[in-house]
Amino acid sequence: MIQKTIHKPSFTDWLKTVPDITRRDFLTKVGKTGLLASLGIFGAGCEAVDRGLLDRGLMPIVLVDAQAAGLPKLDMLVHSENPFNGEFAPHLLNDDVTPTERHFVRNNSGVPERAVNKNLHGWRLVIDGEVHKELALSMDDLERFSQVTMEVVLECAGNGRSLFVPKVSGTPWQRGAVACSEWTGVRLRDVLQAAGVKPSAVYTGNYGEDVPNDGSEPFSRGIPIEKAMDEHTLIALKMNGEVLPAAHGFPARLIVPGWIGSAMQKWLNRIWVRDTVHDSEKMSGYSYRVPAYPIAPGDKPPVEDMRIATAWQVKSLITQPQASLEFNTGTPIKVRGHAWAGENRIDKVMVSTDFGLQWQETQLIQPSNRYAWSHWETELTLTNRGYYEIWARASDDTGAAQPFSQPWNPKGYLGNVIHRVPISIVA
Ligand SMILES: Nc1nc2c(c(=O)[nH]1)N[C@H]1C(S)=C(S)[C@@H](COP(=O)(O)O)O[C@H]1N2
Ligand SMILES: [Mo]
Repeated sequence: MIQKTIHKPSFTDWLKTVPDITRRDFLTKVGKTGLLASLGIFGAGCEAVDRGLLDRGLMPIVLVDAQAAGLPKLDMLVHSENPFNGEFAPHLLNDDVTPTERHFVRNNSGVPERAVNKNLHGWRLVIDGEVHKELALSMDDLERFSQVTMEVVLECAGNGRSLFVPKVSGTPWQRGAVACSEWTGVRLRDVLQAAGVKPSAVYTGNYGEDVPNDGSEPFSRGIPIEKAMDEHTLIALKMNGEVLPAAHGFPARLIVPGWIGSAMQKWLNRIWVRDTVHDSEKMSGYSYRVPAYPIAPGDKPPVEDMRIATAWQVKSLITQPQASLEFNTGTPIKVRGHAWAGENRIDKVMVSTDFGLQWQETQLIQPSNRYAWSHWETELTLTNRGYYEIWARASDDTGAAQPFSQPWNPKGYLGNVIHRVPISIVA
């Protein structure tokens, strides 16, 4: 049985934890405008507020559709419009650092209007819960913390879902819900230290502004306090040197290196430091959770045997050549791609053109910093015509390598089966 738990404190409890200045701001706004009351969302018990229909600046939140948010991007394979989900074919992901216009987009609901208008009015990042001093930080406040820049792989937990047999439900990502862009921002740890983390802190509960207005629970996930305090975990304010684009979380998002993309909350406006594991809907049941032990394809283990999905496992992508190209016999074929391994490091990448009978090692190019992806390349020459598949298999520094067949789980998470690119050799 899936147990649904109420994970947010009531609005009145929440208001008590907000620094005075914000509370005053709130009361003034509500008193003056009466707008909220006329919209009927400030009624008895503040239920709408409880559901998060108001942001921390206490303006009504408006979510816009994909087109208003400037989506889709050119050449994108679009899975759904509202909420918007789209990815790129592997050969379009050949860059060492993924340009913003080639970064996949994964949304659980609409994009906040604030992000589209780049409107910082009333935006605050609230840090509350198990801290000595609650904070409500403005963008200026965040910019005063020291800024760090790093390339980080961001990959949706469901990337590769379409390769699961039997089929699983959910966005049918192929291989392109992954990218490695350059992120700039402040260390989450510096911000948490400014708030003073209490010894009782166990986990974060991360919230964003994209609160669905159908009353469903907002997309919210969390990370263990140890990961939050890791020097590589960021509150990103910029992507590839520019202010965050609307689709990628303006004005702030989390970057949690090595972990599944869902940990990287966009449109971030609250980090609730908790004394227990975050128990939002997206942390419970079968959501972003995988079986504690290998299961037979198609089986559904009892919910108590499900564990929160965290770091990615070893994986690689062939970005060159493009699938289904024809080459002449004897022509050297340049083969290239990326490899990454969650919190581990890539050790080597092997390729095969005969369904895994023989393998050759590729040249590995080290990542530009920890948690960026590695690149690999080699040249192949096939002297006989026919149908071939280029297979790539990465291994990491723990000795783990990619599987030949995809281990199965009910929601199709963490797929890392080897990538196979078909080509033809003609006389
Ligand atoms: N607020 C919010 N944050 C979110 C999401 C969301 O729907 N809302 N989706 C998550 C998921 S599942 C992924 S994979 C990444 C995708 O980030 P991107 O759209 O920048 O590629 O954002 C994560 N952060
Ligand atoms: Mo995701």
